[in-house]
Amino acid sequence: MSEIAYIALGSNLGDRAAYLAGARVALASLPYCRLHAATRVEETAPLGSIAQSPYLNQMIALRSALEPLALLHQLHRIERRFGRVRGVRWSPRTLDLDIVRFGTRRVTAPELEIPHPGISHRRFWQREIAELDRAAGDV
Ligand code: A4P
Ligand code: MG
Repeated sequence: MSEIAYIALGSNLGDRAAYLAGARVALASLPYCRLHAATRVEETAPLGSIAQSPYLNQMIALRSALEPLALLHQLHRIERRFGRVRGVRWSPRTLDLDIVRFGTRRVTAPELEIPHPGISHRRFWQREIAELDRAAGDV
């Protein structure tokens, strides 16, 4: 059985647009997954207390038959492929991929929380979720 996962893409280091474009292709090519919809790419002011450059953010809807943890591991693999180095939390990054939603599932594991706890305090995520919900309604 497959479900629609909403995945947030973010980049604020290097060629941000190229990282997002590469990530979209990599996500669409994952096993048992199909790209369903994508929001516009938007530039956002950095959140958090670390001084850093603006982000490009986008959200995609991916139809996925992978289990949530398997999907998370694939996202980490794609992040590494695009040069992501994990240092201090919330530090600048070439590519960040977060699972925002996974169908109607709730996951509370040490390495994975779904829905993502950041939804309520990120206005741009709320806008992007609404955009993807509208796209889903069009199918
Ligand atoms: N993890 C738990 N739940 C999830 C989930 N639903 N999706 C765990 C993805 N990962 C999840 O993430 C830390 C750990 O969270 C992972 O190993 C995973 O097991 P990380 O990517 O290593 O570190 P991080 O990204 O620095 O931390 P975090 O908490 O994911 O931060 P965010 O939410 O990604 O925020 N400003 C703007 N304008 N736009 C941004 O996109 N992003 C951040 C980072 C800061 N400021 C920003 C933006
Ligand atoms: Mg992250």
